[in-house]
Amino acid sequence: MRRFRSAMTDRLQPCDLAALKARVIAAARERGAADVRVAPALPDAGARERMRAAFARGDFATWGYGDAYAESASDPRAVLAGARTVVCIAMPYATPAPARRAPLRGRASNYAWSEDYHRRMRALLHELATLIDDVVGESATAIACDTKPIAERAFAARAGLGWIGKHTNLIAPGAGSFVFLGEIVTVLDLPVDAALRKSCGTCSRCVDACPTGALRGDYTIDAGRCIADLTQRTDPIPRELRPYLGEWVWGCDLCQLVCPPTRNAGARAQAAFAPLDERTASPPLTELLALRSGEFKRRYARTAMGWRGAAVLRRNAAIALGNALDRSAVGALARALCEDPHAMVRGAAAWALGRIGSPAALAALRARRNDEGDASVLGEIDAELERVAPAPR
Ligand code: B12
Ligand code: SF4
Ligand code: SF4
Repeated sequence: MRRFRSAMTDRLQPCDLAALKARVIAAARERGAADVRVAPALPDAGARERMRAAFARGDFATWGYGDAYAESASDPRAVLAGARTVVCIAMPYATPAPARRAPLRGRASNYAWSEDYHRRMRALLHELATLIDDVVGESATAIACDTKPIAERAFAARAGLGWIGKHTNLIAPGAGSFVFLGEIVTVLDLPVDAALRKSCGTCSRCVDACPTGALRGDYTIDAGRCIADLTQRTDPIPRELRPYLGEWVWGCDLCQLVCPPTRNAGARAQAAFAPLDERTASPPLTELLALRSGEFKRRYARTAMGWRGAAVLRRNAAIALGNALDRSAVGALARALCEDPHAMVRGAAAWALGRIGSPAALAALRARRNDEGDASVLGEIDAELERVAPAPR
């Protein structure tokens, strides 16, 4: 928290504020934003109660959110003291998926296959905030994108930037849900916009498309079942959920790919959100399984899938290989089972070998059983051997 109103901010007349808002909108649009709208910075009791209910149900158990987070995320004054309005920006990021030519390729989500969007969004927000501060003659803003405690979707919906769909993402009319959100919280009384009167109606395609049953259909999500959450966990992914990950190695787009307003909007984002290259968007799985720090830094550290480190990506590659059920991956998985320095990756490799279940895969599991020193990996090996070839009783 760092700002409050002053004589400088109070001297601005309504016409100055309307002109300033128009300049911000024009500048954001020039830089690729789909839309910019303004919400009052009043605490949002509805969002606070929805969040409280979600946390009490345990929907965000992996995030450690609680009442204190619900309180601050629903009140923009937690980001900027004396906040009066929130400028909400939607930046489209859908770009065409590269053709996947080879077998045994994984799949990364559209939001993560380019240079990290946080950098680009923050640069834009910073530029727009500076424009505002320069007109005011002093600091009158704070920016947020993803990491600050602010319920970005709730304020974007309140500003009329779009509506929150049953997949729980904000859908911007004309741009769909493949939009990043960013905010400039200000102490200025910029003219505010009205919320839209829109909802999903009877559509429930996203709910039907979700492989894990994370979406309930009542505009809530059990985040712990969402593949986007599972692929960024730094502890082992629950065994019963692993088959649902399919070929995803980072994030998941299934609920949005079937969403009619998102489909109709198409892929029209700036080139900055295009895949770094085909291998980043669709990583060869055996290569990803062997990923070490040099290649990780070169390819993934600058994307939004880099923040959890290389071992998480190797773990995800092992699970995707287990789901591919392709015997040609047994050699690579057996190597990972013996040589990977992380127990979590070795455990996932054991699971994948058990899924493939070929004689060579089972032989690799039995051989490693004698040398493995980590109890969690031994547990994975035993669970697979027991499942695929139960010991006679
Ligand atoms: C934690 C988090 C996650 C978690 C949980 C997601 C979730 N649905 O809450 C996980 C890891 C699963 C995740 C996944 C993704 N995320 Co995320 N995530 C966040 C983060 C950091 C916090 C969200 C949070 O606090 N959730 C707690 C819930 C209870 O609160 P909430 O999201 O604010 O939304 C509720 C309220 O707004 C309330 N509400 C308020 N008013 C109203 C009014 C009505 C009528 C209704 C129905 C509801 C409602 O209902 C909402 C849903 O419960 C935000 C950034 C931020 N600070 O907001 C990004 C953010 C939500 N994520 C984003 C993205 C891009 C994704 C993914 C698409 C990435 C991917 N492809 O893998 C997926 C989408 C999965 C999905 N179906 O939601 C974008 C969403 C953009 C958009 N168009 O909405 C955000 C805003 C980041 C950004 N700055 O762009 N994410
Ligand atoms: S991102 Fe995937 S797993 Fe998560 S809710 Fe959407 S379809 Fe389900
Ligand atoms: S798929 Fe249908 S129900 Fe789901 S968010 Fe899109 S419009 Fe709403």
